[in-house]
Amino acid sequence: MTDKALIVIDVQNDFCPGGALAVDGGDEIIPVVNRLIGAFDHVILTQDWHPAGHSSFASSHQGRSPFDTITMPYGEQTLWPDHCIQGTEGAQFHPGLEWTKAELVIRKGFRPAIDSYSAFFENDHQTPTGLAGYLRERGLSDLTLIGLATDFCVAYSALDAIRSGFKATVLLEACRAIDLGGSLSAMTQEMTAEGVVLTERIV
Ligand code: VGL
Ligand code: ZN
Repeated sequence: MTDKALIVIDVQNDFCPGGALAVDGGDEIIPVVNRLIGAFDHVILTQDWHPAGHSSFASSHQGRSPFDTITMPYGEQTLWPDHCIQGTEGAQFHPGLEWTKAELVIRKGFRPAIDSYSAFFENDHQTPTGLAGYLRERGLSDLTLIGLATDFCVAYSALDAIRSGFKATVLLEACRAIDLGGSLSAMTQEMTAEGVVLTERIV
C-alpha cells in the first residue's frame, strides 16, 4: 500500500492568465499537473473558495488597494483583488485540469473573517481544515505538493504539512509564483529551513 499522495493546490481560473488574481504562467503547469495526476494513486485537490465580501479582499476595506498589508486579529494579512468567489467561473478549476480522479476536494477560505492559504490550517494557524485528519486516517504520509501559487498557498501548505508530521516535497516545475515583495525567495528559504524538499523536476 502506498503512503504517497499528490496535493494539487488551487489550479483555478482566477489564478490563471485572464483571471482576477492571475499568476504569470499559471496555465503552463497544466500538462505536467495532469501527468502527475495520472502517475499518483491518491490525488487531493484544494479550491480557494471565498464568500463575496471576504475580509482578504481589498474591496472590503475602505481606502485599501490590492497587495496592501493590514493587521487582522490573527496577524498580518495581504489584501487581494476579489477572487475565487464561491460558485463563480473564476473559482472553477481550469478547464484543462483533469480533476476527475481526485479522491477529495478540500475547500478553504470560506470563513468571512479569516483567510486560508494553507490546505491544513487557516491563517490564524489554529483553525484546521480537516486535511491532516483525513490523510492520517488513510495512511497517506508522504505528500507531493504542486499548483498555485508557489509562495503562498503551496508554501503555506508544505510548511504546515511538515509541522503536522508529514513528509513534503514541492515539485517546482508544476508550480508558479506570485512573487510579491520578495515572497518567493523568503518562502523558498523558509521551506528549505523547515525540511520541505524542493525539487525542480521529476527525472
Ligand atoms: C492564493 C492569494 C490569495 C493562492 C489564494 O492560492 O496562492 N493566494 N488566495
Ligand atoms: Zn484566496
